[in-house]
This record gives sequence, C-alpha cells and structure tokens, in this order.
Amino acid sequence: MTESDPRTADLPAAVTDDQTGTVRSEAVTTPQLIVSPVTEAAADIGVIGLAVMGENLILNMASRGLTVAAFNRTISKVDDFVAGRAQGLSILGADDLPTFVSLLKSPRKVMLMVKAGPAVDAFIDMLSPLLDSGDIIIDGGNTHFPDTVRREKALAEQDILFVGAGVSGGEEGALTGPSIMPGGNPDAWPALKPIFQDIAAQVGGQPCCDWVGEGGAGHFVKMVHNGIEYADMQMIAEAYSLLSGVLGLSAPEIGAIFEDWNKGELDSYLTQITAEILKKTCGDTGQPMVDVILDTAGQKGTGKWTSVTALDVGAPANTIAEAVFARILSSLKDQRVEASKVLRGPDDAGEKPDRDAFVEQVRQALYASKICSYAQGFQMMELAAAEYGWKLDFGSIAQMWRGGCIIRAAFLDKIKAAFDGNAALPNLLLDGYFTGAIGTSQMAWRQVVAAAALRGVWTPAFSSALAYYDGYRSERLSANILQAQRDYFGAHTYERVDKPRGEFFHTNWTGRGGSTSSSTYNA
Ligand code: 2AM
Repeated sequence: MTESDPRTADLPAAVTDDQTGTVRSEAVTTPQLIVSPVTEAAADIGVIGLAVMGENLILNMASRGLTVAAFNRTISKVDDFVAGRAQGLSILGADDLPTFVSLLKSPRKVMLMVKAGPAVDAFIDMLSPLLDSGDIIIDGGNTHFPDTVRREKALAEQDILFVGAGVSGGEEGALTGPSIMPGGNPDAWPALKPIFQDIAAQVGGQPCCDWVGEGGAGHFVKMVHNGIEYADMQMIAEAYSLLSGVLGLSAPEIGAIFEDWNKGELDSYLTQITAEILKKTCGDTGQPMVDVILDTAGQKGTGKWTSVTALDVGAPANTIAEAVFARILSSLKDQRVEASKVLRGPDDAGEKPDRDAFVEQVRQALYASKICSYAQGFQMMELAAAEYGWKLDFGSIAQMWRGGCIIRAAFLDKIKAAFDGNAALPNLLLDGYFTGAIGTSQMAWRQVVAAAALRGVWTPAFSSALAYYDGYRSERLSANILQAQRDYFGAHTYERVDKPRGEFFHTNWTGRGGSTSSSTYNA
C-alpha cells in the first residue's frame, strides 16, 4: 500500500519538449516505468488492448472521473500510453496480468478491446483463473455473435459474467461517446450500467447504450448495425452516381447538394461526411479527391455476416445483402474494365432531366430506400429474436443508434417513436409515419430507378429496396408459379387459396408421375 495518489503514483514526470510540448521518447522507455506500486484495488474498470479504440475508450472513461487499469499484450504500449496520452489522468498501467487484476475493485470488470477471434479466447483463458465468482469480462470488439454465445455459456459455468458489447463510433466515438450495445449475462448489467451509460453518446438526454439482451444479442445488434451501414453507404454512393452520371454534376456540386440534404430528413453522419468528402481536393492533382480514388471497395466481413445470418433466420434483407454484393462486384475491377469494352449499355440515354426536379427525386429515392433498408434490419432482428430466444426492445435499439455510431441519423427518432408506440410492429413500413413517408416519395423513387435502368446507371440498392417494397406490399405474389414448378418436377406439394393453410396438395401434372408427393417418398 502506498499513500501516494494511485492515479499518478510514482510515475516519473514526463520530459516535454519546451517548443512543442510533445513527450520526448527517452522519458517513456525506462523499463518497469509503469509498474504500479499500488496493490489496493483502486480501478473502477480495466481495459485490455491499447490499439486506438481501447486507448480512446480508456481516455473517455477517465474523463468521466473513472479510474481505469490498462494492459496490453505488448507491454511497451502500456509504457507509451501511461507516459503519453494517459499522463496525469486516473489511468493505471500494469505490466502483467496479475497486477492488472489486483488493481480492480470488486466485482472486477475487465473490458477486452483486442482483435476479434483467438486474442479474445487467449485473454479469457489467462484472466479467468485470476478472477472470482461474480467478476465480469466484457468483449468490446467486433466479434461474431455465435462466439459471444459460446463464451458466455462457458464462463457462466465458472460463475464469471460475460458480456459481448458492440461498440460503434470509430476512434472519435470511442473518445467522446460511442454507441454501446451490451448483451450477454444479465447479472453483469447493474454493475456495468452506470459506467457504460456514462461514457456513451447522449442524445435527447438519453444515453446511446442500454441492455440489449442475453447471449450474443449485443454483438448481433452491432452486426445488424453494420449491415445497415453497408446499405446506407451504398445508397449514398448511388445517389452520387445518379447526380454525376445523369446530370453531369461535379463532385463539389454534389457535395453542396448533400450538405443541403443534411438539413432535412436525410440528416445523418454519413450524409454529412459525404458532403465533406465530395468537397475535398487532392493536393497532388488539384482534382476532387473522390475522382482520384480507385473504385474498388474493401470490407471486413460484418456486412457478409449480416447477410448470411439474414438467410439463416429467413429474413428478406435483400438491400443489405445487395450492398455487400455491390462491394464484391466493385472489387472485380480488372474484369469490369475488360467487360466495359464489350458489353454495351443503352444507346440513347434520352434528354437530361431538369436539374432541380431530378435532385429532389434522387433525394426522395434515397430516403425511401433508406427506410426500406432499416425496415429490413429491424425485421431481421425480430426474426432473429424469435429464433434465438432474445427479448429485444427495438425502440431502445433505435435510441442506441441515434448517436455515437456510424449510422446515427435524425430519423432514428422516428424509428424509436414507431417501436415505442407499438413494440410488436412487424415492419417499420407499417408505422403511420413511414407508410406516409414512403407513400409520398414512391413516385420520385420509381422515376429515379426507371431513369437509372434506362440510362444504364448502376443502382442495385435503390432497385432492391424498391423490389422489397413492392414485394412486401403485394397481397398476391408470383410464388404460386414456383410452387407449381416445385410440385411438377419434385412433387413438393402446394397449398390452395380455397383450402385452409396447412393442407397440402399434389397434382399429377403430366399424367405420368402418379399421386406420390415428395414428403411420402422422402420418408
Ligand atoms: P498488441 O499491441 O500486442 O499487438 C488490436 O490489434 C489489439 O489487439 C492490440 O492491443 C493487440 O495487442 C491485440 N491483439 C491482437 N492480436 C492479439 C493476440 N493474438 N493476443 C493478444 N492480443 C492481441
């Protein structure tokens, strides 16, 4: 025990450069520099993983008056952090795991901000023998939710409470207030709630963080967030390509339009940054930055997880999946370059439409498409909740996405209101506000999709969102033909419009197949 202030205990004063105020490297390289002499449990929470998200989250916690213990696999990063960005703050570095654990107040809360995958398992394996019953491990990484389900179950058997928390907002969000989506062992929530709700973004006096649900629910909701993010981004890109391809506007001109759109229904982080991006000039060429950036999109896999999971739970999230396929298609650059020399588009693009009218149509098409992709995301969460046994509060999820995260947008207030008003709403499109909004914009949306088709402008997300809308609102679809075909070639049977649901019929279509249905001969 020491009498000194544990927050800065025995840390040598950093040597700062008088001119720049920056910390000189020799001040931070002394071995054992950060071994805390403090053996009392002084830290409210510990964070493992000092990449930028972990560091920023710690600084955010410290800025709220919390004392935070910090650890990293590569110990020199702890040294650098404690003597650098964390200097003078209530942050305690530890150079081994037992010391780190000894710094934590009970029940101990350890947040992992390490690379998703084996690093999480490695730290869980090292930590769990050092922890006591009722201690809490939180995985704040971008983990695939089935891994969280597995870890939560395994740790519950050791009486360790495991939480998988999706954290969104990038580096800046982590520092100033992210969106946090925690799920897992609900017994952990009372101890975590004051910390997480304090460090999260706040909108309308409410934190963008609340308990999501059991098992992998937190990471699942974060995954759907990312899927929606893929769709949002793709739709914005399509609006850009329509304004550029059909109207021939320059990047800065389109940037000004996005800036304008950001004042209305489309007010969102992604709209705002797109406006800024489009106005940026390349320092080397003097051209707009976007014109010198190669048109092949990368991805880290969360959109793919969302799409695969949508198929698993039977959710028609076609626009989200289309956004993933769009990135994949974009990555086939060499093939596209060759194909562009061979495959022709329409010869006659027709007359250029009136600028202001077309800009407004594209705005409405973007809004309508966006509503559909969110409708798909929420519908998918409803179907997954039923499949995995989670009780999800969709109004609360909308609030969590309202601030801090990449898809933060003013219209999430409308989504929150929709689900607060009717928790069992089967589809966002059936809420009065959204039924009206899409009804108002649908003709503009159809005209934009038609214009894109006629001119050969690639708009997969706008088109698939419209396909979703037209499919979902159809009382009778063409699936009767599919059922007839399935029954014809495979005796898969069908139900009839004039008989109760659940009664299945088979027709001997050719006169040769007899009356044996597939369920009979599959048995
Ligand atoms: P490092 O600084 O020692 O590389 C983001 O990469 C964070 O995850 C970093 O804190 C990094 O630690 C940590 N990390 C990545 N892979 C890891 C592994 N296999 N084991 C432990 N930590 C790992």
